[in-house]
Amino acid sequence: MAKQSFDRAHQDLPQQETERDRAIVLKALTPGDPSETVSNVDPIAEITALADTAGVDVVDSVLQKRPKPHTATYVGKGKLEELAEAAQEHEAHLILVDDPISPAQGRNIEAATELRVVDRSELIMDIFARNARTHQAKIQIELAQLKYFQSRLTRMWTHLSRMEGGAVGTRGPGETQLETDRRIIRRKISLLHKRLDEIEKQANTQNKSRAESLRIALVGYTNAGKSTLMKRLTGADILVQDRLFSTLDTSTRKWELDLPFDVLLSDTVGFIRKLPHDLVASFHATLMEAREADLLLHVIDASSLTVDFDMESVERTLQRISCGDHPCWLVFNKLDRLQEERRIDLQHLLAENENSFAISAGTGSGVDLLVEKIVELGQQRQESGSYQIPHSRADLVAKLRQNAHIETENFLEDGIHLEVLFKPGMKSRWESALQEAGLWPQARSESS
Ligand SMILES: Nc1nc2c(ncn2[C@@H]2O[C@H](COP(=O)(O)OP(=O)(O)OP(=O)(O)O)[C@@H](O)[C@H]2O)c(=O)[nH]1
Ligand SMILES: [Mg+2]
Repeated sequence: MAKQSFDRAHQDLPQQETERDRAIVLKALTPGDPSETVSNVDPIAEITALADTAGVDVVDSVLQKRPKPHTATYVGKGKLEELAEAAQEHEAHLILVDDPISPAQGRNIEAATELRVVDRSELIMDIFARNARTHQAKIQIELAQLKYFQSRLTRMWTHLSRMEGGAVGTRGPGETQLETDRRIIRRKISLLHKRLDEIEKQANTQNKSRAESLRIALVGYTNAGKSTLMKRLTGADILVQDRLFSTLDTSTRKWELDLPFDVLLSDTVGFIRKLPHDLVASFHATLMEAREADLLLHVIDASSLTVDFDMESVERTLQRISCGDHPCWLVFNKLDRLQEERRIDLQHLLAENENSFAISAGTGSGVDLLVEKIVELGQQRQESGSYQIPHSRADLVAKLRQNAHIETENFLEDGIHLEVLFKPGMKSRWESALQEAGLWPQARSESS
């Protein structure tokens, strides 16, 4: 499965739904797992949803409570035997491990079951490879997968060379193949990096023209309802699905609000617990919208049993992409799905967190208040100023009109008197322009 679509991504073949694989989930239940602290949480619900998105049916699961995964075999040896029996009984094709595992752990599980082993990182990357639509997303996922395989090849290689100790007769075709593979992968990685850099450069130019706007990005756990909210707020025609990782590309739309400058809203890729490191690194450019936003709206599925864990993992990922200190409002979504007792919990969360909202992006309830607060924020951000410009420099006023809203404009004997409301960040630029024109600080005026 994962291997097949990895190949597919490389060959750029059209994706087709083939026969679904049957998998057994293997999971070490460690104390940090949400199901260990929250009652009624099915410990395999998320990996099952991930598997489903990747076209895999989970037919059984083998779980073991442990303080931490076993370094060599992930779970105990006895559990591996149980796993092998379950796999045989259910005629499973593969083992899905709900954690990122080491190559050694993978090899040991593979040896015990004689089945292909796919870990959580590989599964997530597989879904990304299936869902990638744009050129940029396709390159990003290919890069992440190659880096993942490269790190495995290197580790396998270190392991082999240590075992064989460079003794006479050990330099066989295997080694040569490994070296060739490593060289090909390295070359491909640097090529993909170059292509991504080019795409990123183009995006940077586009971003410059967005500098004068108020920029807001929707972030959050996958399936929280970011795209649904984006659709409701801007009318954007974007994909909404009850699936994990439907959105892999940032899309930005103008949000028509009663403000004298543009407000741009971006929908971004969702996060999940244990998001693979290579994936976060590769999606650097896609996540730029979040990094450069003036405000993040963290969309949370309030009906999720693991809401605290989901929020925490999003916050941690935001830190990983250097957004930890961004202004961030909490938007608790799917209010319409909340049972009465959960509504009370939500009231607590709302009271604890300043700038938090309860909405239903689906039905639209609560959205008005969010919009109202955004407009208020926009108004607060608006900078104003009064100026007196000589008639001979009416050209400057014409330019100013592009980046500001001129509230009053009086043509008096001693010059043009202006009361101006600026788009975000434009006031300082305008005053520098006045300085360059030799009009500063004389052009400053207390009243018009
Ligand atoms: N009941 C209910 N369902 C909602 C609400 N908002 C979104 N959904 C549903 O939740 C599912 C996920 O919604 P999306 O908007 O695609 O979620 P997302 O956060 O963009 O997800 P990814 O792009 O996959 O990370 C869809 O089936 C939506 O119809 C809501 O307020 N109430
Ligand atoms: Mg989405």
